[in-house]
Amino acid sequence: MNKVHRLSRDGPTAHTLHNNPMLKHSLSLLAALQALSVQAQTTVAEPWVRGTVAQQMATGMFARITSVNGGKLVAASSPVAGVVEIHEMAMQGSTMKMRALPAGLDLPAGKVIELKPGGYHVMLMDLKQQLKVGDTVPVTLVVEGVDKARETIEVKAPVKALTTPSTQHKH
Ligand SMILES: [Cu+2]
Repeated sequence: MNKVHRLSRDGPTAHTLHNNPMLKHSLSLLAALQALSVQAQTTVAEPWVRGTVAQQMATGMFARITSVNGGKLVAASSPVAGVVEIHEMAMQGSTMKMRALPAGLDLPAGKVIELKPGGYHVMLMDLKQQLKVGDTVPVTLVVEGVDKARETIEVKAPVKALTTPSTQHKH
């Protein structure tokens, strides 16, 4: 009741809301349900992007991804990169090479899939700017569920230093 009382003193716009408490309530409930349905399927934890030096054209985005019902990470995009691909690192003979996963990255149901330096990563290429520590990079991930339904996840990945956190924490 406190909230309604405060709104009613705020002027004509607030007064209109005050007159339609049911409408306001159902709209916010709808928004909450929509947010819930987007979050429920796939979660992206601790996203980060490796910082770049001037003129560097590519870097990686890393995170821990969990799909509740299983699916595939099939696409990604970012305003800071002209091209974004899903890559893996793999030994090819005696050298570590990375390659694109054109069919996407499998996300088995309930399993945490870790994207990390030296492993799976979202490759940001054709960079439009230098990515400095403290910047935040928006990345959109597209996950296709086992039912073929596509889910879009908006990630805000902080830029971290060139060295990885796991390396930094070693003594
Ligand atoms: Cu790569």
